[in-house]
Amino acid sequence: MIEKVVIANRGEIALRIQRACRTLGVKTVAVHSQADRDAKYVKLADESVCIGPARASESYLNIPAIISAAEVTDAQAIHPGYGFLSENADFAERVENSGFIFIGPRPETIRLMGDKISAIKSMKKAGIPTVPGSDGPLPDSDREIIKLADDIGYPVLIKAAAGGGGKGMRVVHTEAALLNAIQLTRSEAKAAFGNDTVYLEKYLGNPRHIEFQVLADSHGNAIHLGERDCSLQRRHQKVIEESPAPGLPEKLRHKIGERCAEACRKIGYRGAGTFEFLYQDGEFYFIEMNTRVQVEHPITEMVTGVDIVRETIRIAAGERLSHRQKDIEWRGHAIECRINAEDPKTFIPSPGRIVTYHAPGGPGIRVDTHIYSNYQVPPYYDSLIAKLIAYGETREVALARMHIALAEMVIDGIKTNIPLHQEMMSDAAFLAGGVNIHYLHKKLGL
Ligand code: MV4
Repeated sequence: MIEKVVIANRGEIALRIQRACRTLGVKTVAVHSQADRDAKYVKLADESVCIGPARASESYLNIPAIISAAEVTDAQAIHPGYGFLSENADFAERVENSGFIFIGPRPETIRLMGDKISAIKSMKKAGIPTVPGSDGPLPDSDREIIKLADDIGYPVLIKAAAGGGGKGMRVVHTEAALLNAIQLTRSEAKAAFGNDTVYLEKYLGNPRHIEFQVLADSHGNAIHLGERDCSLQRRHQKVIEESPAPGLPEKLRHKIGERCAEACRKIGYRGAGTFEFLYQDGEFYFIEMNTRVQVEHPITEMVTGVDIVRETIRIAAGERLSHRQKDIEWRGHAIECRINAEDPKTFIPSPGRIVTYHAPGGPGIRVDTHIYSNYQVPPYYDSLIAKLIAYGETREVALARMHIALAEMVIDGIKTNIPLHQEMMSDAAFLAGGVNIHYLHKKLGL
């Protein structure tokens, strides 16, 4: 087993990774910016190293500083968490070339999935259903592009190959608007990602966002842990996630899940991964793969009992998966509310000192957070400060527990989106289950 891990992240996920390390008897090194000096996970870690100033580009994104921290502490591995360097293939490569274990997929896999066109190509080849589209970069000839869009059928969606997470996309409704829209998307993509490659897909008008969690070891074993419905989002930021997806036929879950696991075996995937799909009219369409542990992993842990973060460390150490597919059982329902330090109406970030924090509790309640009374939420990073997770034998029980837990939770001193979550717990359409990706925007009157 790995003896010591550098946790190249901050906030709740730094604490979550630390806890997983502890279950394996692995020592932890917290690397932190000057702004995170007093953080709970820094104090709780076995060792800590300050890697730079508050600004992420000079600390959590500072590759030489992170690798140096692993060197000076004599660690064997680096866990990237989510965000920051987690899906940076060059980072993974430099970690490995410096003689450390990158806790995640091989750098080539990260690179393959980072290019949306190569991701779709390899997944399609591996038997995953994809969106009808150009199946590659657009041709040079305008006439051929027009023919392609006509074959796909309007509306079509132009996407940047280097995009993802909602950046670099444009819907086109008519042939008259097509070529101009492509030029615009190309120049935006060039400016944002330094790559102007774009492709076309059929635009799906009212899909749900459903993703499948997978785990794969370095011995050719891969399993799926079912799906999460992440449709409740605002501007590509997820707000509430749940598992299982309401109303999804069990047979379909097993079919798509097994396809994902099989695709992992075919491409030699390693670590935790997520297959993102759009789900509309009973059909799944693959859009992207995330090669990291995700924010919403706890809801899958709650319904399967699998410690996903612990598995990522075991896999990196060369061990076999702890579970076989036939032993995975889904039980009950879990919902996660992302608690952000922000104004619940304007969504403007609201950093500052948390005067009072009271954690909710009771049966089926889990809180993943690094906050405490008197904690100063720094203004430099993502506004996520806690994840409130409610589990129940049924969706109704999970929702009822979430409703109570939100009322119990006290975070005073800064603004949070708890009031928005409370509103959602009384929203008829959300309570009925199965809202699509546009629901929250519509509800908020956007
Ligand atoms: C789409 C789509 C409709 N049709 N692709 C947005 C982020 C990126 N991951 C893919 N996205 C979308 N791709 C086709 N062919 C609609 C979206 C989309 C979306 C997807 C998932 C979650 C939230 C979303 C919000 C707006 C648009």
